[in-house]
Amino acid sequence: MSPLSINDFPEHFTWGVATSAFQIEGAADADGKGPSIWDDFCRVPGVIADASDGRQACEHYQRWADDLDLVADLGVDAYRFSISWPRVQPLGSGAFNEAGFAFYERLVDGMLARGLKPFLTLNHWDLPSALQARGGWENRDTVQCFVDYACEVARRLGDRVTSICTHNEPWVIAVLGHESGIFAPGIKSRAAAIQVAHHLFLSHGLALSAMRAQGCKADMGIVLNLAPINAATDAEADQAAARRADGGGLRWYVEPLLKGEYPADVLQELGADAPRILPGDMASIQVPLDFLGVNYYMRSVVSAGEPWDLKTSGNEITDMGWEVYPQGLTELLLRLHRDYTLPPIFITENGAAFPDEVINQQVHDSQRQRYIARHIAATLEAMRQGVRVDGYFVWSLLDNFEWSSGYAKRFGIVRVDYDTQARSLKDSALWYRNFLTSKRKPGN
Ligand code: IFM
Repeated sequence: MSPLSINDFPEHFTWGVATSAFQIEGAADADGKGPSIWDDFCRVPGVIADASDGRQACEHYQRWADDLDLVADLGVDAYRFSISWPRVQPLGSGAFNEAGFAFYERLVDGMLARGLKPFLTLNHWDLPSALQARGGWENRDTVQCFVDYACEVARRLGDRVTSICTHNEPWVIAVLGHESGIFAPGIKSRAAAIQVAHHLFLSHGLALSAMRAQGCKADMGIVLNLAPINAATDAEADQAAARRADGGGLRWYVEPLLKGEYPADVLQELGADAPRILPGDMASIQVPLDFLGVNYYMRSVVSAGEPWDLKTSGNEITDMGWEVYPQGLTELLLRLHRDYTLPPIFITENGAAFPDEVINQQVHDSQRQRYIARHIAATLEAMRQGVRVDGYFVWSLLDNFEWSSGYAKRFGIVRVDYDTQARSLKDSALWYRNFLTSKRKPGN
């Protein structure tokens, strides 16, 4: 295989790094911010591995300017960040918080001043607690609250951001938040999860239409976490289990958005847990997307019997216990390209948690560096086979609050010392910068 070179990518390809508000900002109740469901969830005993929370996180709320300097110094084109809804609208409906919006104005203007394209996400899971008290995403009223919030963000920032993503990973909100309950708000009901997913899709479609109707010109889309789903063996039972998992994990999330319908086999299987869909909902959901964001970390291997033992694959395993499987990204992109009419794809997250080796102030993370390089190569392979991919974002810029794993799992290409809040570029960051800055200048 020839060495990976940035010159193999088209000139317009966007390179970036990504974060989210709750995971890095801290300042949990500064300047009028309201509580979110993740602030509440962290207080439940036993749900966060190291009993930590997002109150301080990476202090990005105070350190944003230095953090943007770091981003710019990497040589990326774009920075993907999210808005904390309760920071700009403490109760999730009604009054907006000027101080909260002032922070994001500074942040977006700070990106533009450094030549970075702002990629904005409206919902990276931190729903205002006041809305959860009224049923959260299970309650159809939350859909209109989200549309109002989206329109206000678009009105204030839409002229300066390159792209607006409605929701990050609806599967996580629905399934981990409402079925297994291991994420906020900690509900355990399949019917709830399915209804939540429907309301997320609906709010996405209605928000896109409303933001466009008020003249916002930013590119608009949604980000899904997707994986190719392989059967553990050729046995019919494993194959059938894989088809079911693909239905619930991929087709359920892609098809309402791209085809305006839920997969019939999944709907049938859901029986009484099927969502309540009102006339017109599916048409509202299927609005044209300017892009589809794909977050890829690993494949999924399914068996009908005992869960597949990933050690049998012989592949490297990350600190999260996830298999390193870059070819799965190529497979996934080719499959999406084959089965659907796609808008341009962005790899909006890709990265890995590995322990760092800190020696004489240098942070060695060769596994993360290799992980990123192999997945960029896997993206290129899909592009060579005809898939249109317009960008790639590393998850994450900084080590940060990794949800129920707390701070023990580090995804950053920049290390955060949580005692001092000092940032140090890891070898993976130096590698990424070197890769990005080796770009051939036009005419050379
Ligand atoms: O940290 C998360 C991020 O918030 C959403 N996508 C997956 C990442 C790693 O688990």
